Amino acid sequence: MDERKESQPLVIKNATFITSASRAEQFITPDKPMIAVCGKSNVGKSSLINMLANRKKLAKTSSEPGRTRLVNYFDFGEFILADLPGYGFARVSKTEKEKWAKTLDAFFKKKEQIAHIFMLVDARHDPTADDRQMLEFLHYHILPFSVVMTKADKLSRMKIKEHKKAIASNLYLGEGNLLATSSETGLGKAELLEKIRQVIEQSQITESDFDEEE
Ligand SMILES: Nc1nc2c(ncn2[C@@H]2O[C@H](COP(=O)(O)OP(=O)(O)O)[C@@H](O)[C@H]2O)c(=O)[nH]1
Ligand SMILES: [Mg+2]
Repeated sequence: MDERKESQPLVIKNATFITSASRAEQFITPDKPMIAVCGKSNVGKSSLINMLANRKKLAKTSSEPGRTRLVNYFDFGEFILADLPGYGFARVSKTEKEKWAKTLDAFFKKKEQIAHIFMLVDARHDPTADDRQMLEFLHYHILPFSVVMTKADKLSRMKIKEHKKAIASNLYLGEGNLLATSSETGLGKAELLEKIRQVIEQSQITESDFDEEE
């Protein structure tokens, strides 16, 4: 029954920057599966993207407020990756927070264009109130996501296990929905690529289902 094909690991050869969008009218309509990366500022979104791309400076790292308020799109060959604006900045005005929420809300509303979301949390800490709000947002929009723990290189293997359990329980998720990663050491990179490969495969199945109905 379950005919398993030999699945080739996903190899990223030439990831490139496409464009940035500061508001909904500038969002692109992707022609292949789109995966979005979200999480608070400085959690390691850009670093994770660079790790996946095998490039040091595809996405600009360290918080540069101007650029982190944008949705940055990257072409990864078989999929599009969207780097969403970070949250949890201490020094932003109410107006800016509202603008951020509006942008993200508009982004998530186009849910048929989103194949999967990686929500990043710091492996070292309990999720913040902002993280939990983000998660509520994802639940509310019924979006498929996984939680990616970043900066795991700063923890011992023992602590990673411990924190995974704690973060999962804090977010009311099963531990299987969490993946520990490090952009410094490449920990979890293969698992992330495997998850992406499955997401792409799944979205192709869904697409061909639609084709048949036409
Ligand atoms: N040790 C360690 N530092 C990281 C890791 N990922 C990101 N950082 C550092 O955390 C800071 C913020 O990273 P960045 O990718 O710009 O976060 P973003 O704001 O979410 O895009 C930078 O100084 C990175 O070098 C990681 O896996 N391990
Ligand atoms: Mg960034």
